[in-house]
Amino acid sequence: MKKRIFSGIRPTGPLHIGNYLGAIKNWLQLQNEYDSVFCIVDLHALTTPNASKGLKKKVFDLATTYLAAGLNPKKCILFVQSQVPEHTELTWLLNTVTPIAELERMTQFKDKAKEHRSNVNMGLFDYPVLMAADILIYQTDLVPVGEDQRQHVEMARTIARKFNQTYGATFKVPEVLIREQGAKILALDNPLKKMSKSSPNLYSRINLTDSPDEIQEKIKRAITDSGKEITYNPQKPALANLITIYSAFSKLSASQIEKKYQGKGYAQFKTDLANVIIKALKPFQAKKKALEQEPEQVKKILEQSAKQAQAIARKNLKEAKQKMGLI
Ligand code: AQP
Repeated sequence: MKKRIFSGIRPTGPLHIGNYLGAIKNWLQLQNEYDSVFCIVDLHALTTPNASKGLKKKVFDLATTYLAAGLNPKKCILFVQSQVPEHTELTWLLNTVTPIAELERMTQFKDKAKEHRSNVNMGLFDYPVLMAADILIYQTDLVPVGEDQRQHVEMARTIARKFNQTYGATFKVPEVLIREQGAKILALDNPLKKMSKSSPNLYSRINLTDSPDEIQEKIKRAITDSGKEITYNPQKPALANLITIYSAFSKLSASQIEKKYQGKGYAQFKTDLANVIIKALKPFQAKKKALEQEPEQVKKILEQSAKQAQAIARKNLKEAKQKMGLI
């Protein structure tokens, strides 16, 4: 039996290269080796203010992004979270074994609560429990994510253990899978923050659908550190971030990039970096455009996948309910 992986992305706007390098790029390899379940987590999106505006379009956009990037519905299950309501039912059951004190420690909750002071909703607080349900309901072995999601996967592990201790062995305790390269792509305008879909500054991120001109302009404006040398140094996080992006989109290692730009300045490096990104994104962009002309085909893939996902989810939910003494 193959091991199973589960991961998802929120349909909260166009994906950026951080989402790609931290998540999707890894999924492309993993779908060949693992029993893979990939989700468009629309219920998680609802915890963000105004997320329901244009949500259907954003879900479709994310589905075409997954497919254009190379997720293959013949190799993986690729579905929309709200089409498998077993996730929300399990969330309630898991809520009853989740310590509030643990949820209060979640960094994402604290950060997002600060960002949207007037809308600190229960969904935002309960986000990690829904995420635990997403993962546990498929008896997942591994959860491939970016560094920012490590704490939430830890939480899913805690909840699985708590449930198993209380009601007997039911859920697999999943492991987090974080690849070193691309695990945390930083914002182009602030290397102290991760690149994020929700940042109000468009120049903080490169979207996968950005035009060549936009990419050139964004890289040109990306902040850099003091000094002229193109060298990878974690003490210079802005430049280190650009070198990481360069390396992830080309076949060059950081030290090969350093060599290539010895004695050359930022201007040459940035022009080339933009070109590397433009070239890497070109096939994806063409495929996405083509898929956008085939909404019925995309819908069919999502529906078929939801059925496959539901069959697994229903069975595992039933077992959990039985263990809890429900009829
Ligand atoms: N900057 C990043 N570097 C590497 N990986 C990243 N991920 C997100 N940002 C980076 C990974 O992308 C996956 C999907 O994330 P998500 O959209 O579900 O939620 P998020 O982590 O909150 O992503 P954003 O882009 O920051 O969205 P907003 O601004 O809407 O909150 C996850 O695997 C994540 O690790």
